[in-house]
Amino acid sequence: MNVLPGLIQSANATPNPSVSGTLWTIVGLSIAAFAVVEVLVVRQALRHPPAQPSRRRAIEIAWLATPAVILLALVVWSGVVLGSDVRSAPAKPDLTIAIDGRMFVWNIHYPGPTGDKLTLNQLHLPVGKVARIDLTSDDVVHGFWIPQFRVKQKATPGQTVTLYLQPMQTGDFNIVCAELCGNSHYAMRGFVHVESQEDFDRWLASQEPGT
Ligand SMILES: [Cu+2]
Repeated sequence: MNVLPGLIQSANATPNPSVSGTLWTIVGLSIAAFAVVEVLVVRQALRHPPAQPSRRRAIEIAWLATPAVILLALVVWSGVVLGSDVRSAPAKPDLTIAIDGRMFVWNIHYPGPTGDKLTLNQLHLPVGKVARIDLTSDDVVHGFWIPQFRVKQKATPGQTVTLYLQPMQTGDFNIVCAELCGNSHYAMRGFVHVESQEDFDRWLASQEPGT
């Protein structure tokens, strides 16, 4: 199997506050830009006669430079977040889990002393612990997406990509396939159950060894 060590996605910790920060900033700026443009469009449409295009150089420079500066700042900021938070490996993981996508389920393997334990679509994680996920696909390209964790990574056949998750709160979260992978793509859903270490150990012990 072709392992790509350069492709590391870390969500340490989840939900990742810096990824959320960039996301909500971009959403906020988009709403503000939409509002400003719509107000100007409506104002112009109601004018009789319509105003002629301004040829004032200062105005032209302002409306070109402002979006350029904002977009450039977003590019730099996103790049820093991507490099420092998403594409960097955290400290030694507390547990390692192998996940492979297959039309139309997520096979989740927990390695153990008496062989792997396999669950379908249910990813249990102990809260506060760093979980290493080795992600691949058995057939076509799938998209491993946990929206509330701000984690999204393609699962590609023949390649293993490493992700790190460190969930900071207990609860249930959705795993969604974000790649159109076949006619039942919509049904390719799983869930993450984040629980205490004791509950996690009890749950894992109750699972039958699989393949
Ligand atoms: Cu899929």
